[in-house]
Amino acid sequence: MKFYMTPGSCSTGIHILLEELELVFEAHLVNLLTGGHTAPAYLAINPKATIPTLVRNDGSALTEFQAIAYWLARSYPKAQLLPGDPDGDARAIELMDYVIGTLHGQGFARIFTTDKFSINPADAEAVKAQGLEIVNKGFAVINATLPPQGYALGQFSIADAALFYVEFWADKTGVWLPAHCLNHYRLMLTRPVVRRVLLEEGYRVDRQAETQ
Ligand SMILES: N[C@@H](CCC(=O)N[C@@H](CS)C(=O)NCC(=O)O)C(=O)O
Repeated sequence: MKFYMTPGSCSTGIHILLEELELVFEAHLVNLLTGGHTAPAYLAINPKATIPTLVRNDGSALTEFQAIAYWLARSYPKAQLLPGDPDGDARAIELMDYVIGTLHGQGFARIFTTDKFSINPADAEAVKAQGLEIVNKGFAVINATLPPQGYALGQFSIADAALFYVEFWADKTGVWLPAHCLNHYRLMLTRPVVRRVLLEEGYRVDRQAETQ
């Protein structure tokens, strides 16, 4: 398989799942800052110009975090990356959708790619503040549903990988994490695969979560 990723981005969550599953894959780095995602060769693989993209062994490209995570969990069921019952699986999708669609897509996107949301440069600070408000509200909502300790749905699942990457962004950008989210983040950082993926992506693992 070929995995198209950018270090420290949402693709980190999928990177964690690929490594948890001990899959063999080629990592292809896409440089978002220099427009690698809009290069014709990449658009031919993923016309949405987003990462992550997973090109499976049959040559077909799968996009969208939730779809890739779901496909991995269903394709390699022995790893039990989904609870497996209708309610548990729906809860995993519910959490991933809120993380990716709201915290990431509406919140962090306003903070990281402010110009996409503000036609007038004078609006930039207001747009960032709006992004931060969405992020803070999002973590508060998730915090209320998370157990005080442990993984989001009891045992490690694809939803934890999604929640982890926004918690990681919070840590990197100085966004305060409420208690259950912070405990979840710290628990994720104890997983050897998570530590290895962060190191591979160029982050000093021992520094994470110290500032919270
Ligand atoms: N809905 C997409 C969102 C992916 C996404 O927004 N990825 C960001 C990086 S974290 C990206 O590709 N940004 C480039 C852009 O939107 O121009 C998914 O779930 O995969």
